[in-house]
Amino acid sequence: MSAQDTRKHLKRVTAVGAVALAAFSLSPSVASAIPDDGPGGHRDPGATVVGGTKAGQGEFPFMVRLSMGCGGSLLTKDIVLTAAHCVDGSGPDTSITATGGVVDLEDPAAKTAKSTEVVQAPGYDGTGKDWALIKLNKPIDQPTLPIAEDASYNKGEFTIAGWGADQEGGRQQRYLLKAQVPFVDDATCKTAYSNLVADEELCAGKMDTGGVDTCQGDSGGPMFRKDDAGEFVQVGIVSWGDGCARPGKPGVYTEVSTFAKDIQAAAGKLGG
Ligand code: 4AZ
Repeated sequence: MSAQDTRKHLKRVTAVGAVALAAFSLSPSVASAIPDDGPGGHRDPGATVVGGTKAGQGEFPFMVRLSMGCGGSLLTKDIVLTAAHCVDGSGPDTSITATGGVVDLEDPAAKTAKSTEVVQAPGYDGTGKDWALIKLNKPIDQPTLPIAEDASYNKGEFTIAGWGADQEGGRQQRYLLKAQVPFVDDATCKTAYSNLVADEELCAGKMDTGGVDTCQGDSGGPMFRKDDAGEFVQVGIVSWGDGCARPGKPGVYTEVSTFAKDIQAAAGKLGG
């Protein structure tokens, strides 16, 4: 599938995931919802995101899983930042459940809340602008993840995390996985994707070797790093790519700093 095709199909992928009621929903290409790394399970405990490892409980406390099969992050305690392609449009929406506060989606300590309203990026048409906000009916009492307000952190090594597939075509995960990926500059990323919207998208991954990446079901989740004060700051939103972890095919992320003012304004209107 071409990169263009991948992006076009992302919406459908997550929409099919929404049919599954389980917190760890099915990827459409997968026949069983049984997690491959359950309690007492010993199938590659290092397996992971692609090429990652299990996150520690509390390590990324702002991470949420969304019931349509996407990731997200707590912008405030009752507003989740995710990808535009994970939602159906803007307006009242009580269909989404957000689960936070746990790495194990089956942990009885999970904190859940329901959506009340969704804001999809104005002008979103499937190319760039891949951000959305979800207002929750009650706070998820967890630390939040600030967004990058300028481009100064769009460099270096980033952390990615999610409950998505641990390989192309693989299952959704019960346990949160994490990995580190290096920044890929726009010129290099354009060698992979001629349709890259350079001002609105940011690339990351191991160009030479592949092997580490976000994948199906990680969409909407944050890509982040430490700021100069040593605090996490969100620089990207998992958006698309040609497959997962292929050499020469980095992951593409919404460039959060480009939309920071729009996101904050939209959050303000949601009462955030
Ligand atoms: C997806 O379908 C998806 N390798 C997320 C990330 C990437 C590809 C696909 C990047 O949600």
